[in-house]
Amino acid sequence: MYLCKSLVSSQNKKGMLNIIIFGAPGSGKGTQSLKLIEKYGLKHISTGDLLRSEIKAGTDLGRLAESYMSQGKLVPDEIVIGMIENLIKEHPDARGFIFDGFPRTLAQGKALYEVLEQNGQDLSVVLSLEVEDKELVERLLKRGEISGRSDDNRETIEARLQVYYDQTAPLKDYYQGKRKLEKIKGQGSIEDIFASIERVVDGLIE
Ligand code: B4P
Repeated sequence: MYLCKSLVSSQNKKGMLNIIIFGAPGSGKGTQSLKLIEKYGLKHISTGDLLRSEIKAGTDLGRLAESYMSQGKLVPDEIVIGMIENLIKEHPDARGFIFDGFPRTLAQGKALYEVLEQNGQDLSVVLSLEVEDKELVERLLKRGEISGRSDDNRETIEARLQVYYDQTAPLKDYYQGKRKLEKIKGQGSIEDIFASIERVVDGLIE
């Protein structure tokens, strides 16, 4: 189902719905993003997917990204911010964006505000998926059995969680201060979690 443009006109200057899906590694950002795209027809921007496709293509950027990702570290801000700026500019007709895995640092959060503003847009909401660490580790280890991802092993998962608490979780206060943060219980069935997300998003467009 696509959003009627007039329904979201109150959301921001161009009537777009721009959603950040936020959470720790393995919290289900990618999983719930796919359901959001299906229902609301938004453009999906996953920095993790973008970086992995650069790695697969064997580009210079991919080689650089892999050296960080395989250690569970964040790829430098300037690289990721540049990717996002280009994508937003390349899709002026999008009905809105789902930012999946971006921003992950305060610098990225500030850059996103600026680039949206420069393009006459605004942020609609930050959906924060709340999941206990024990479950995060279990999910990622399970994914590691089939994903072949160099970062889905116990040592790297622990490093990623530490990076999340040090560098990414502080963004919650930032968005709380801007009254954009909506916490979503991220444990339970994928459908039940999506139902909670739908309640928030439908509330925005009514
Ligand atoms: P990402 O690709 O963003 O991945 P993620 O945080 O590991 O996973 P996500 O939360 O999307 O989990 P998913 O739905 O797949 O990042 C990977 C790396 O890229 C980062 O560590 C970093 O190095 C780099 N990077 C990315 N963005 C960056 C940025 N902005 N700046 C700098 N560096 C960046 O779910 C995980 C598993 O759980 C799946 O197997 C899924 O099937 C399962 N699952 C989902 N929901 C479930 C549920 N309700 N119950 C049970 N299992 C569930």
